[in-house]
Amino acid sequence: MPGSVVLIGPPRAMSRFYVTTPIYYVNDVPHLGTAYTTIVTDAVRRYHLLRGDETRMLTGTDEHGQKLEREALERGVPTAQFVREMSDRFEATWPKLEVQPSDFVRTTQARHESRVQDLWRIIEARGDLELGTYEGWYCVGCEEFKTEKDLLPGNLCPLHKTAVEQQKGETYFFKLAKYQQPLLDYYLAHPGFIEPESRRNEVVSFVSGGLKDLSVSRTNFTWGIPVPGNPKHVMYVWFDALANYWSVLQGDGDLEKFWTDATIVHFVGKDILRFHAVYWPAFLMSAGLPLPTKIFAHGFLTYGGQKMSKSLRNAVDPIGIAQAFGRVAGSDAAGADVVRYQLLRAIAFGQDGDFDLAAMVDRYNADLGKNLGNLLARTLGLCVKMTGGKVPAVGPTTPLEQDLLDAAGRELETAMHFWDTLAPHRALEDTLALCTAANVYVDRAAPWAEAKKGNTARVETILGTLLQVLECVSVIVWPVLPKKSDEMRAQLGLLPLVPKIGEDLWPRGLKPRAAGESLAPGSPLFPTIDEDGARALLVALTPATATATPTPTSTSTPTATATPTSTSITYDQFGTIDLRVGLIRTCERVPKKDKLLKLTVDLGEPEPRTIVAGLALSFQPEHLVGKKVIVVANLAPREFGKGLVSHGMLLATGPSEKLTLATVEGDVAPGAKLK
Ligand code: ME8
Repeated sequence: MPGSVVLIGPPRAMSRFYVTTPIYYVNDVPHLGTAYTTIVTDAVRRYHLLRGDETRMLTGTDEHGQKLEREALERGVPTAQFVREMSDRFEATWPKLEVQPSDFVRTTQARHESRVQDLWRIIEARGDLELGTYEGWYCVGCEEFKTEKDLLPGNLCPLHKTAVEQQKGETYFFKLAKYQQPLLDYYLAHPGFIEPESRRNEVVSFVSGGLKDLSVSRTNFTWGIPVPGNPKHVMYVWFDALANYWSVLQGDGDLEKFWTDATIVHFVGKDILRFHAVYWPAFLMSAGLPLPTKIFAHGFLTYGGQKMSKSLRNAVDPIGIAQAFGRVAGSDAAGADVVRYQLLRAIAFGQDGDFDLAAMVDRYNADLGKNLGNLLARTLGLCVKMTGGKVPAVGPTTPLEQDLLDAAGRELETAMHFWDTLAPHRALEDTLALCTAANVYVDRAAPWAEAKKGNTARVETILGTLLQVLECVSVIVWPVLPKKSDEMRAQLGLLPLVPKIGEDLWPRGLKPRAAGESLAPGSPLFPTIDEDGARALLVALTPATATATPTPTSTSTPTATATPTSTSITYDQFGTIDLRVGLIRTCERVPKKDKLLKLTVDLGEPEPRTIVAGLALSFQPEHLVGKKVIVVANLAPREFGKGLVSHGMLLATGPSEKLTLATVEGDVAPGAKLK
């Protein structure tokens, strides 16, 4: 057909693609950070589905270890019940973000536990496990020993900002040191094993620096998988957790198909790269099992410059955002598409990216509303007016069409390349560039002017060409916008995409369509948000996050906490603030800072915390010692210069020269949580 180039790609040999997220700790609910990894994983998996690969996606929850045992105890819930309830929340969350994993693993499942014990036995039979004793600084949040040089002043974990604990006891050591050279050889022979390259270099330098044998069992708690033959020990939570990727492959031939004969990609955050790129391959080498193809460590989603995390309690609820955008875009599922797009487009995959709601609204309007959505709406609007709402015939083309065909071929090819090379942000850039090219084409081709001249054939060619571009776009947005792809296709008179193994649906150019097929224009795909709408959206979403943000004034200046708001917050949002009873042990003035006092406050932790507060105009330091105050315990540390760092905020009210501190009466232990 004139004006069209053939678009079906060359037949592609079917390949297998197995992609995983980390399995998340269930010490709290899913947040935008964990949603980020999960959405990227789902989108990349969907891309491979489109390409005709046989795919498998695994996510799940990590449910053992000291952190979870303690959390359950603190909440007064039996541990098994606690982890089940929390895991259910993860499992229920992902489909609401249009994530469709093939399997959801819980490390407390018998299917996992028995396979991990098998793995232990194999590694033991290789002579790689040896009984000994360990001693060191342990961060329960990371579930990892730290060396002193890793720690912040006050023996704080740099990631969790909580005090590490001295732990010691009998343990099985895995002979990690023995794998130093084999690992280095493997990294050298497989340059794509760890990505991005900068992270690979970090791992290589860490391993080159020497590996110590790794403690892989514990006797100081019981919430774990018993060590075969020595049930006094439970396995170290990371030994248990890493094995999940392999342990779940128990279906008919799954292990052969997806562990020995597949491309295996583990997506992880940079915080857990070492576990995946050093310990996991060493365990596999020891067990004589194949290694995954790639470990890709992406950056952190930050909020106000701080890593968004459950432990720091500055996490943003992805479902809340999806629902808010869903109210604009038509449904919760449409809102999920918007969140998916925002996360994948805004963050250069591999780097950190800051969560910024206002930028999200701007990007929604510019990319989805005014570019993609508008292209569909204006094309279909013109078809209703000029071709009776039917697909027109494409006749002879002009250089204008040729430009668009060239742009389409280029953008489709490069978008595919960027999906293949795990750069979804770049793939989306090209996707949107194709929409821009088509929008520019409508303006240049001006079908309305041709219609005025009575040039029907030309009008039909222009609109027919645009419909072909839109069909391509509906395919290539599917990994990220599955719901909107369906909606778009319905308006274009096309069936939803149903990828099939062995069938490559990725377009290489524009595809001709039979003239006369009916179009079905509907509501705008992404109605743009005006200024009032944007303000309402920001107000609706900001309290969820503002209360959870470390405020820039982490002293006890009353104004920092007293901003009135009429917007209510949810119980979950309130639960993100860690309020504790603190006993003031010491208090002194800060030289040359006439408003500040430096306090040490006992929160029931191994060491009292230093808190710097703007209390000096209201209190004599000696009058505060012995008082029980209320401390916001999960604020990010704040520097006051000359090595002075504050690790919390005291609550108070009143003007700064006449403050009243919020205090607690009675027999309450330091560290007690306020609820
Ligand atoms: O580490 N930005 O679980 P976890 C981006 N159970 N990604 C983030 C993020 C943020 N702010 N916060 C969390 C564990 N993530 C172990 C994993 S795997 C065998 C065991 C994502 O609940 C990111 O993928 O702490 C990070 O690596 C992971 O959640 C950590 O999840």
